[in-house]
Amino acid sequence: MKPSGKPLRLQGGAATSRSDRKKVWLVTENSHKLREARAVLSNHNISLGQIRLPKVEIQSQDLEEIALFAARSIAEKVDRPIIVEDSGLFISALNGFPGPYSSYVLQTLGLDGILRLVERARGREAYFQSSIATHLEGSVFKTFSGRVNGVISRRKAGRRGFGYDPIFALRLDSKTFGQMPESEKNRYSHRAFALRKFAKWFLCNDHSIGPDRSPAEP
Ligand code: ITT
Repeated sequence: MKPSGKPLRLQGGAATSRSDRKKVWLVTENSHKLREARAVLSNHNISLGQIRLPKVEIQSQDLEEIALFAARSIAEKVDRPIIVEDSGLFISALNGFPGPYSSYVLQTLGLDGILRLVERARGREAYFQSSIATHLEGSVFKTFSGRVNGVISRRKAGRRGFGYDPIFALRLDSKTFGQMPESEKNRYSHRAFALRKFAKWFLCNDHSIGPDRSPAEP
């Protein structure tokens, strides 16, 4: 349904009209994620607030399931339109490791540890995935995922970005995400893909979704 032009009241008092920017809140303690997401969503005229709360993270191989569980538990406490993002690096020759454990593995093995593991493995192919779960109002939750395929570089390069950016590149002969300005990373990144899917959906709906509508509906 198209916006009627009348103010639309979202939970948490965020009123929007056709001319206003719509607002959602990202639940994250990661300031890099927030900055990247803000830049992507602002291109769609959506403004992004931050809710700085730890996410409840269940153990699962499925990032959408992890994000969804976290969104459900946050939605019980927060009366605003929220998005929760869970992301990770999946290395093919390591059977998808570190995947959902990316944050923990970065703190323990570090980038050098990952480079050593990949050196011994067969192949450097890897991908980043970002999964977003959103809750706007009522009982409906939706998920969106984005993925970028690439490789683990032979050595660390670049000081931009965060996390695994200095060792992830689109190809072995191309620069790492850590060498890209944020605007360039946002052209290719898993997070940007997932957020663009979310934005397209968010802007095409009036969010007056009743519980009788399937959460899986596009
Ligand atoms: P929040 O849970 O507070 O949002 P987090 O950093 O813990 O922040 P995740 O649980 O989603 O986020 O962990 C994902 C980890 O994967 C993150 O800490 C990075 O190490 C890595 N990661 C995710 N996206 C990345 C990206 O775009 N570039 C580099 N590393 C990334």
